[in-house]
Order: sequence, then C-alpha cells, then structure tokens
Amino acid sequence: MHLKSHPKKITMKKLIIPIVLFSGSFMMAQEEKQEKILGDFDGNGTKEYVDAKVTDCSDECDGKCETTIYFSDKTIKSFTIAPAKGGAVYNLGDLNGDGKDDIGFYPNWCTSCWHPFYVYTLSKTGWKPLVPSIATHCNQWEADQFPIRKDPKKKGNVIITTSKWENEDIKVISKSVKVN
Ligand SMILES: [Ca+2]
Ligand SMILES: [Ca+2]
Repeated sequence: MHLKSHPKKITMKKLIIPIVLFSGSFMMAQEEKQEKILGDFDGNGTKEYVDAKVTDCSDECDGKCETTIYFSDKTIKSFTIAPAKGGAVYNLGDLNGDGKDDIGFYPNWCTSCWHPFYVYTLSKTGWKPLVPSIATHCNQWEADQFPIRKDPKKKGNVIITTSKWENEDIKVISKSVKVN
C-alpha cells in the first residue's frame, strides 16, 4: 500500500510544474507584445520603441482623454491624439517608401463600435496623417480585416479597408489609394 501511493505523488509534481512555467512565460510574452513596438520611425537606420500613454481620462472616458505616442529615441517628437483612452499602436512598416516605418493607432473609447484608425508618417515638419482617418466598425476587426496595407499590385499605393453604413447594413469596402 505504502509503495503504491508513492509514485502517484511524484507524477503530480511533475505535471504541475511545467504548467506554471508555461503560463508565466506566456503572460510575459503577451505583455511585451502590447507594450513595446519596435521600428525605425525616423529612418536613421536604428530601431526605437514606440509606446502610448493616456492622461486625464476616467474609466467612463470623462476628461480630456489625450493619448500621447512617444519614442525611446527622444530626438523623435511625441504627438497626441484625442479623444482616446489609450489604444493599440502598430508599426505598419514603410507604407509610402520614404525609408521610415509608419505608425497606426487604434484608439480605445467607451462608447460605440465605430472607431477611427489613424495612420501617421514622420515628415520634416513633424508627424502628419498619411491618409485621412479610416472609419472602422468592430465587426471589421472581428473579421480580421486590417484597415491598411501595402498594395501588392501597385507600387506607391496602399489598400484601405473601411467600414460603411449603407442600406441599413455595415459594409466593409477596400480600395487602392496612392500614397507616394
Ligand atoms: Ca530610428
Ligand atoms: Ca514611411
């Protein structure tokens, strides 16, 4: 009896330890992915991190709700988007072929499923929109239809995918637009 119960205990221990380790490293990877986006946003050949912080915004989105995009390389100007209760920052790659990675921003907000998607590029005078803000509905995101990407068929163009309220329905429409 005594001998039989012993191996069972050892097996239990072996099973538990790898599970704890796995979930721990998985959480770390998730956090890292959300917090640090790497890219060469000023085109100087060195990659820097981009991050976002929100100021003056309650859980109910009361306040100024300004979100500032800033960089680990402090020579790159930060810029502010409002209203946004934080949001997701994307490195979109170099969409317009100027040697600089471009930035996408999808703001968090408390109401509505309609949120704009912003695309920014660094010009000599500072950050400016590469294209007008793209209207997106949460259905579009759930369907995994990302708002902007390089047009693989036409050099200097991007494909913009936007949501539109049409005939009492939400339609997702894509079109090719020249950006360079
Ligand atoms: Ca850089
Ligand atoms: Ca660019």
